[in-house]
Amino acid sequence: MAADDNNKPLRKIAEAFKSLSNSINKDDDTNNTTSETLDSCTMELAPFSNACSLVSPLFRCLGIAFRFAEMDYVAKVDDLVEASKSISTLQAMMDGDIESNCVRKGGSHTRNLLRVKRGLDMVRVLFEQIIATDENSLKSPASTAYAQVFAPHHNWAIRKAVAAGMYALPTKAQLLMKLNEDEVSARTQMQIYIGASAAVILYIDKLFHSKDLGIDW
Ligand code: 1PW
Repeated sequence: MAADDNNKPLRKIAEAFKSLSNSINKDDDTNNTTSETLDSCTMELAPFSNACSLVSPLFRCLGIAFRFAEMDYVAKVDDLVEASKSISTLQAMMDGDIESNCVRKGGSHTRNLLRVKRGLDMVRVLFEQIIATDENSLKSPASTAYAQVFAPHHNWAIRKAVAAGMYALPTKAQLLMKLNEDEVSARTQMQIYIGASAAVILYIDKLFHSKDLGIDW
């Protein structure tokens, strides 16, 4: 059935991140995520990695040019999903990597988490830009999102490849059709994701800082 939630990836993403962000603020009366409150506020890895996997279809909708971005994102999310079978929280996962001295090692859970977080952030900025413009082309929204989130961490070759991919993006109308949304419903769901993901991203950044890991690598 067309109205079935299974056909509405945007709705699933928005709901999953809304519930994740609600779980951050639970048990946190002051709403002030200092390192002290971070300790008392945990995020479970299973619902987090599951929410991240819901974003993958969105990358797929961005067309053939972003196949590599999609593959890279999916592989890293899969690693977190796999880790969630034996590790309960994001904190515990990072502590394990710190103990094994492999935080920055290629393929480490913590390193993958940082990359996945950037993927979430890029989608957040992309949605902000889509909402802010009347244009049907996604080139400018996607370029802005990439420039803001990923470009500072990518070498020249990757930046060039992504810039080339910007010419092969679907139009906004095509994207909405693939997502099975209209202009109005998409805007609502995007706004929910923008607010909820911002809270989740901020939480993860604070987690990295609280463990002195930095987020610029
Ligand atoms: C939504 C608008 C369209 C913009 C899409 C931008 C996609 C950006 C991701 C491209 C990633 C593909 C190239 C892979 C880069 C990896 O070297 C890098 N991964 C990321 C996500 O930056 C680092 O991965 P590593 O070394 O930790 O395995």
